[in-house]
Amino acid sequence: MQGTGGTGGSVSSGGASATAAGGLVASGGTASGGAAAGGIASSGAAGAGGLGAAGAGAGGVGTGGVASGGIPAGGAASGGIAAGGTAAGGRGGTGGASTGGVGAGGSASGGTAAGGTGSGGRGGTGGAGSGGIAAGGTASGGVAAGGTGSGGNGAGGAGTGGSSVPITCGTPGSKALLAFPGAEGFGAFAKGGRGGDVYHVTNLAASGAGSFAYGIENIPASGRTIVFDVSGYASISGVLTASKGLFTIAGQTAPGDGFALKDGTFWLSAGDAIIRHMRFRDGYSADSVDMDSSAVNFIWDHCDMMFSHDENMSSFGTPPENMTYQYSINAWGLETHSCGGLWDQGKVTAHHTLWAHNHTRNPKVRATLLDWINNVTFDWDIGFIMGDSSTPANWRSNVRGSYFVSGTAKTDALESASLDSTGKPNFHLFMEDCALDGNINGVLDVTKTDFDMASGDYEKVTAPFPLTANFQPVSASNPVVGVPVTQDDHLTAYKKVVSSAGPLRLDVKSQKPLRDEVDALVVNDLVTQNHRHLTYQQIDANGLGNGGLGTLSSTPAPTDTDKDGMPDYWEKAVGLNPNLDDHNGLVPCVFAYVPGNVGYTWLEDYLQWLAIPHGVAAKRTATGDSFLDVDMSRFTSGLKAGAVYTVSSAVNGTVSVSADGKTARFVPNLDFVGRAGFTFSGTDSDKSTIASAVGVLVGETAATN
Ligand SMILES: [Ca+2]
Ligand SMILES: [Ca+2]
Ligand SMILES: [Ca+2]
Ligand SMILES: [Ca+2]
Repeated sequence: MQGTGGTGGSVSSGGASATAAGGLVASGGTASGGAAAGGIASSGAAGAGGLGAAGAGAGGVGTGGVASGGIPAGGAASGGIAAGGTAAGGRGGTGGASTGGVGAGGSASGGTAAGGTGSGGRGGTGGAGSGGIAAGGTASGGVAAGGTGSGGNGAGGAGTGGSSVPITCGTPGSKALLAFPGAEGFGAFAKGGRGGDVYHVTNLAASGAGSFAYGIENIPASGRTIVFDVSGYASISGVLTASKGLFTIAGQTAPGDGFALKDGTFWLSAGDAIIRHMRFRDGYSADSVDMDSSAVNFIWDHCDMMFSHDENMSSFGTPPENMTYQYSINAWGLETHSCGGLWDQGKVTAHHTLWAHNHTRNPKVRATLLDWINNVTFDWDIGFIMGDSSTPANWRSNVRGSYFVSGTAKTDALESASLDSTGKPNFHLFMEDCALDGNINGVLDVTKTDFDMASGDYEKVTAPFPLTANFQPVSASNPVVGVPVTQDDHLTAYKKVVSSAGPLRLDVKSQKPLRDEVDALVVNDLVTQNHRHLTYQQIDANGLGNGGLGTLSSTPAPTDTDKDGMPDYWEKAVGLNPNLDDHNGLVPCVFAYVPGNVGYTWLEDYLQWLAIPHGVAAKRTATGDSFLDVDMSRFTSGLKAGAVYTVSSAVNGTVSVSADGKTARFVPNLDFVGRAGFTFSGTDSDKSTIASAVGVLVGETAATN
């Protein structure tokens, strides 16, 4: 028989109206059988209706994301398919909350029922919009072969409210800018090369045009960002001194395995430096990195310093000021000397770093204040040295949330504190939430805590030294210097170091491990508690290529027609001009990987995208699906097996956790091109949590060349 038409959709108040199409009806039939429920997908994923074989299928529910100034769209849900049963249409997604943006409800199509009843899907709920537009969803009625179909309905969105936002837009000039999002410690406000020119490293030569050394030695007064068109080892003969400040070394731009310096010392003698994802592996002479008192306000992030004959990273006699050393690795000072570093310093922060396989000076601390937070020290003979001097002085350290993992059974981790020539302690130590694993039973455990692992004549301090210029309490006239580190417990800190200290390959599509073979070996030694010191005669005793330094292979650099540091594929996708140097344009209040409207440049936005887990997805169209899969366990290897992952805060797309429990699948919004992303979080059975933002660039295609 001929059925009757479905009921039209209804629209609720608030926001723009939704549309609903009536259901379609076909000839009659019979329905019987069981039921299948559609899936429920949170955080913006599309929910597909269940498949009911001779039963009822209920559509899934999609929830939109949250954005500020962006366009969050609700998820799409299609109704179930019931062969001889009842199919309820899916419920369209709820539009995301949007500040100054547009929240669109999801779409839902009704179920298909062969010989049953199909009811239309319910359209999505429009997103809450503050100063924006909230549109209700669309719903189409179900299709029933031999049944009835009722139309769906779409609910309009609420026109007020809003929600948490994944980006922040500030007032220009209202405060100092972080070196980059995630910068912490005394050096967090290093300016780097912001606003200056762009220099491309195009070869591995020790000098001359296109070399790293030439770029460092000729920094203009307005500053410079150094990007890399090649990966591998560049030789530096003797000492390469950076004597002109205001520069950023963006090692994360190196195509392929990454960039390293060898055969000499990189000497920092200038201020406002930002150095990320770089390797300093001397392997030949004295120190891998030296710093002096001309170095003020600077930050090392995701670097490694190793294979020195003297110290891996030192400042001796003339102390630098306001340094941060974060998420980096200091390892394998070569025997017989084998030192982490002499740290004659002003105010300095070390956090989430790994010091491994150094015989001594891990580091040797003579700092006005070393804020030592969430670090891991491994396989020392002589550990954290507290001054080791009879000179009257006031050296200070807060040692917090840090793990000391012995490679040879050790009873002390901090040592060599002595009274000065006047009979007073010259080293003042605060300790909190620190653990020593001093047995070598192959299991990460705790044999001592805090001051019990610190020997010698030092002053025990009962409260952390304030992070101010004069180490007196914070007040309006005595503010904190830099940005205090967000402190993890020592076990979570250990897991973060294992997961992500050192230079990383952060392209989520990379077929290679997260770390190069040298850093991977150091971290593997840590987690297996494998003692492995190296002599300089036998630098290749670790069995790695390139004489033991490890191999860093290059791939072709993406085309950057205007040489402004941002490749063409990026500029086209985000709406910049690939034929015009526009890298110093300021990011306005839009969704980007740096906060908008506060003074960050377009180049910094691109560099930050490269410095978080990131990938490129193709535009999703009506005829072409697109998604980006992200193995979240790749970036959280320190968590125990069985960690549970969640995803949230999708922008310009939807994200869900795949059935394997560790893969995030990001689906761009239909026809969207530009910046997108989400955040994920993994939590293991110790309740350690590691979270990260993921940057997704959606281009016309996924190609990067
Ligand atoms: Ca030295
Ligand atoms: Ca142990
Ligand atoms: Ca460009
Ligand atoms: Ca450009």
